[in-house]
Amino acid sequence: MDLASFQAQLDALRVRALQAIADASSPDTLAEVDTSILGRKGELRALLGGIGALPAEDRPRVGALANPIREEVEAALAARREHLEASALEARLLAERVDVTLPGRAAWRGSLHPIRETEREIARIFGQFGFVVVESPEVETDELNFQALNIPADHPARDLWDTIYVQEPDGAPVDGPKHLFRTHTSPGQIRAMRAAEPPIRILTPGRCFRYEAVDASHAFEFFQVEGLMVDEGTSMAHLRGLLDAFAHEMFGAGRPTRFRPGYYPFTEPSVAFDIGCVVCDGSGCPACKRTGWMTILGAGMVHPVVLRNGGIDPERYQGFAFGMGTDRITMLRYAIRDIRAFLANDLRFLERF
Ligand code: 2NL
Repeated sequence: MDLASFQAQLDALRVRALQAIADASSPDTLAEVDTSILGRKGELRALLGGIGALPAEDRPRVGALANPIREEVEAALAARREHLEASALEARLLAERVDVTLPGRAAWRGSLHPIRETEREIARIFGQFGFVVVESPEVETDELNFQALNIPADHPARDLWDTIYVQEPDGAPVDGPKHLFRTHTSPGQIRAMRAAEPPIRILTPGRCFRYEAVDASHAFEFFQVEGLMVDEGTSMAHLRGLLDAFAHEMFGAGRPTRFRPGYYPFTEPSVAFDIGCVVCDGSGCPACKRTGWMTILGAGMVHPVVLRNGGIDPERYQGFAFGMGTDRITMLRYAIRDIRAFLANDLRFLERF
C-alpha cells in the first residue's frame, strides 16, 4: 500500500461516515454509527492499523491526513445528535400541545339530595310563619315514640305502626326503657314541648323507620316533616290558614285544598289535608284514583293528654300538629314514581337535581 491508496480509503471512509450520519434518524442509530466508525473496533482504527504496510517515510504523514477527517466526522456526529434531540423535543411538544384558550372543565360540586331540598323548601315556607327546625334522635324510647303520644303499650292503634325494635344490651334492666327506631318524628316534638314554654312553633324533619313490605310507594326507611304549634287560643282555623299557605307555595297559588275527617290517636279532631290532583288538576286520573284530590298530609288539634305528656297545661294552651311524608311530597314535586330511588344511591338519578 502507498500513501495515495491510504488517502483514497480514508476519503471513502469519510463519505460513508458522513452519509451514515446524515441517514441516522434517531439518537440510537446515530450512536451505532459513532461506534462503527470511531469506536475501538471501528473502521477508522482498522484503517490506521494497516499503516504498517506503508513505506516508513510516509507513516508520519498518516496522522495529518487522518486527524482532520476524524474531527470532521466527530463534528458531523455532534451536529446530527443535536438536530435529532431537538426534533425529538419538538415532536414531543407537538404531541403534548395544550390549547390554553379552551374553557376549563368545571369541578363537580355535587348537589342537594332531592329529599333534603324538599325539607329546606318546607322549612323556608313555614319559617315565614315563625316555625323553627328542631332535630332529635332516630333511636328513641318506647315511651317517647308511643306512650307520650297517647298510644299505650296495649293500644290497638299500635297496629298502625310496624315497628323496628332495638335489642337492649345485656344487663339492661328488664323494666328499663325499651328502644326502637322512631316510626315518626313526633317524639322530637314531645322533647321540644318538655324543653320549652309556649308559644311553640317547631318543625321536626327527619328519617323514620317502619317494618314495611317494600314496594314503589313503601320504604322501611323514609322521611317525615312534622309541625307543631302550641299557644293560647290556637284553633283549627289557624291550622287551615297555615296549611293553605303552605300548599299554595309548594304546589301553586291556584290549587284547591280541603280538609277531610281523619283519625290519629294524638290529635282530636284529626283531618287529612288534600290538594287538587297535581297530575290531572282535578278532573280525575289514575294518580288520584279518579277523585281529583290527593292527600298530602295529616293534621289535627293536639290531644289534651299529649299536651299534658309534654308538660303543657291543656286548660290554658291549645295546639295543632301536622305530619307529612317528605318522600311523597318530593315524588309529587318532581313526578318520581318509585320511593326506592331516594336511597338507591344511583348517581344517574341523583344528578338530575
Ligand atoms: C301523617 C300524619 C301527623 C301529627 C302527625 C303530632 C305530633 C304531636 C302531637 C300531635 Cl307531638 N300530633 N303529629 C299529627 C297529625 C298527623 O302525621 O300522615 N304523617 C305522614
